Amino acid sequence: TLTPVPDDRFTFGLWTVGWQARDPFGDATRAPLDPVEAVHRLAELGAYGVTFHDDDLIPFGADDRDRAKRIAAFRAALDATGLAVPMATTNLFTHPVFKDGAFTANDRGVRRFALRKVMRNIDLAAELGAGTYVFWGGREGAESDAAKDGRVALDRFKEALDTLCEYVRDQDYGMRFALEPKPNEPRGDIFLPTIGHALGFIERLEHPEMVGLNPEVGHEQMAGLNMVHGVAQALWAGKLFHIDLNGQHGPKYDQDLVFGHGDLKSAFFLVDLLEHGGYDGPRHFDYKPLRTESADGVWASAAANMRTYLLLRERAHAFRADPAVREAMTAAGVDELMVPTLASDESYADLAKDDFDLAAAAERGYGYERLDQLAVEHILGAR
Ligand code: GLT
Ligand code: MN
Ligand code: MN
Repeated sequence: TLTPVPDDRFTFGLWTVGWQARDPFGDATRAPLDPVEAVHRLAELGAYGVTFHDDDLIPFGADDRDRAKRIAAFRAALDATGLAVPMATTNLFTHPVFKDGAFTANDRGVRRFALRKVMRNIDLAAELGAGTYVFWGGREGAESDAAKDGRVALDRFKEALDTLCEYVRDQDYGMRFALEPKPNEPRGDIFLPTIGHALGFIERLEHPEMVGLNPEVGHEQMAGLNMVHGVAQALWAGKLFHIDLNGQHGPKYDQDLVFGHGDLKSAFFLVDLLEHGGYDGPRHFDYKPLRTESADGVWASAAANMRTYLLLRERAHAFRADPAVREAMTAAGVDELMVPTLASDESYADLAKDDFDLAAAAERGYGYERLDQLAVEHILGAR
């Protein structure tokens, strides 16, 4: 069915539907959105949950009474609607104090302040039941390679995550961390720019089992990379803890379009992978409703993310079930790739026994054109 229900596990950041559309060239075009209203509207649309930065819920610098009041109102909205909070994160990028980064700021006082800010919000995230805590290091980076020794910056990044893992273990929160790569913007170049960089980094942490990824469609595409391949590698490594779905038109500024409104074909194969690849976490939309939209357009765009996902899910099932697709896949050897190159009782010595027809293998056509066209026809609803 194409009507979203909580079982579909669709979630939205408060900062997405709440984006006031301030950009580097222009002022806000929309009024602030009360988190309580966001919760109610998202629940009405069929979402499963909502996610937040500390500062989305509680303005930076709010006093304790104000903080408690806002948390209580948010909680009441969650209770009234049944919306879950599966993930939370920290704003370590808006305040000027973070202009040189948070965990990798040269100023040690800033690094210590950032850790306190994260720990405080981890407590709140745990209270609200979040199992995943995201780290998007938008300000962790540089414009000049004279500004930081990249190796030392990674030492500090590791130190921060190791310290926070220890905190979560000591509190018994059972929470996992998810790193969100991005190549650039707002920093000229950001540390841990891609899924691959982050995967390599995680293995050097003190608790690699606690740390995985939150890849975002547009961020990999900004780096000119194939999101589907990146997500496949994250799944293969057991590290797809969470995912940010949106749309992007190739390498340019971060567009944060509605899911499927960028590279539709890649979105189709991504949904196919998530649905058939064993990912059971939230389908989290991290997008920005276009600056041209009023409130109605915001809710239309929220609904569009979910409907596009459901349409693509339906299309992916139809693609997999189509006998012509099965036949084309068999002809192309898609299943043959599942057969290990050496049998379980073989070693490299057995390779010498092959009577391989080199000429035939060199001449063989794989039929990927036919298979790809079948995918396009399914995307277009022609089959
Ligand atoms: C920010 C960024 C997103 C991150 C969010 C988490 S905030 O909007 O552009 O990609 O996922 O901090
Ligand atoms: Mn983005
Ligand atoms: Mn994101």
